[in-house]
Amino acid sequence: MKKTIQLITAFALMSAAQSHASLALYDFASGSFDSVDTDTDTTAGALSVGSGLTPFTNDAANSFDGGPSLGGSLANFGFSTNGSLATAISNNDYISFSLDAGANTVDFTQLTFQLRANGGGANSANEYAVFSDIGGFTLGSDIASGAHSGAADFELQTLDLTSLTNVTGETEFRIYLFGANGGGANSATIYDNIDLQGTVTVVPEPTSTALLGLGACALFLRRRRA
Ligand SMILES: [Ca+2]
Ligand SMILES: [Ca+2]
Repeated sequence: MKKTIQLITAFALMSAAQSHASLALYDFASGSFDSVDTDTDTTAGALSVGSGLTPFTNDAANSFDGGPSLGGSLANFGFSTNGSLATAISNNDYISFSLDAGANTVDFTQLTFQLRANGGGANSANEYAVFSDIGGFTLGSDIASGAHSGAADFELQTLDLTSLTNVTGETEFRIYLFGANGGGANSATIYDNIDLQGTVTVVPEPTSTALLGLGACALFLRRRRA
C-alpha cells in the first residue's frame, strides 16, 4: 500500500511539471516585432500596435540595448496628446501582444520593460496602464499602471501580474500610452525589452500520460513479484 501511494505521488508530480520563465520577450533586434522567448510550453505572438500608433522602431542611438527599440517622437509614434487614459483607450494608443498557453495553465508573475519618456509628460507619453482581455480593455479594468519620471534615460518598469492565475488558452495584453499634455515640442517615448513572465504548469499529452501510467503499473507489478 505504501508503495502504491509513493507511485501515485510520483506520477502526480510528473503530471504537473512547472517552470518559471520569460513567456514573451520583445527586444526589437533587427527591427523585428517577434518574441525572442525560449519557452517551449507557450507561444507568444508578434507584437503589434493599435490603430492610434505607428509601429516605429528607433535606431541604435535611441535604444536601450544598442539595437532597435519601439517608439520615437510624437510625430513618428503618433500617440494622442491630451494626456488622458480615456482618450488613449478611445484612440487605440496601445501596444499589444498575445500569449497562447494551449491546454497548459499559466500563473502570470510580472511584466517588465524599459521606458524612456523625455519631457516628463509635457511632450511624450510618460504614463501607461496594462490591461488584458481577461478583465477587458475598458477604463477602470487595468491590471497595473505606472509612469516614467521624465528624465532623459531609460527606466525599468516592473508591474505585478499575480492577480492573473490559472490561465489557459490565449490571452491578449495591451499597454496603453498616455500622459502627453499637448506641448508644442516633440519628445520621444521609447519602449524596449518588453518581458512577460509567469509560471507554466504543463499538462502532459494524453499518449505520454497513458505511457507514464503504464510504466508506473509495470514497475509496481515487478516490485510486487520480486
Ligand atoms: Ca532593443
Ligand atoms: Ca514560446
